[in-house]
Amino acid sequence: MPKGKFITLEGGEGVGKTTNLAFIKDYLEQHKITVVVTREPGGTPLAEKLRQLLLDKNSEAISDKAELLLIFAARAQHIKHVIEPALARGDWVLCDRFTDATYAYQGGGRNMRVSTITWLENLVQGNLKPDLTLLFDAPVELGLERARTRSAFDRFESEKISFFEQVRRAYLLQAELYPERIKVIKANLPLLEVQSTLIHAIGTFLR
Ligand code: Z5A
Repeated sequence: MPKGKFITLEGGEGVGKTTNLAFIKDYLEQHKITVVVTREPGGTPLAEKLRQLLLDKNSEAISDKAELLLIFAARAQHIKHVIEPALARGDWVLCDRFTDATYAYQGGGRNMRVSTITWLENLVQGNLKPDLTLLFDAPVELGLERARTRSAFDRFESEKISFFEQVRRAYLLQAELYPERIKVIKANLPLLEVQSTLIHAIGTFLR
């Protein structure tokens, strides 16, 4: 049985997941919690190679099914070699994206069947689910604008606006389905306000 807690950060492009990861880590460490920070796709050498393939916009066209399977292949490695050992040690895992992203991007964005995603989720994860998910939500245009100032667009970021609108809707649907686990954080506010909401959400979880 896992002893640590599993927290995931989710949301569309440029909503501030990476920016707030370090803030959340510091906050947890102030509470004497040992934190392992990781990300998906990625987190192990093989999973990071799969990430490069997935994000490379100059690769051969990746079919939707291949994309879905590569994401779950990376996740299987990540769970076995990073997430489960950390939780078993009693560490907390703070992960930049996890399976809610698959429901949002491959389910919402690519229109893959939810039942197929759920089947793979059960196969790869068994009973493993995040204990808390912080879903950063902001209008698509704002997130893309922020992401644009940061770096060149990758294969996902080069999609059309309608794709990101579908991703956002699918994320919000996940939050409606799992309100106990998924806390929606308004990410279109100034950073200090976002972080005060985060402290509230994590503080409630810690209690
Ligand atoms: N993917 C998938 O399809 N299926 C899956 O199952 C999984 C992933 C797990 C890689 O993810 C891609 O993988 C992802 C979906 C796909 N698609 N894309 N693209 P990623 O997490 O590496 O990529 P990302 O979403 O593009 O991350 P990002 O652009 O780095 O976004 P972010 O981490 O949420 O934002 P940020 O880097 O923290 O912030 C962006 C900028 O905004 C930065 O300059 C900040 O200083 C600024 N910022 C942040 N917050 C604020 C506030 N509150 N005010 C003003 N400015 C702010």
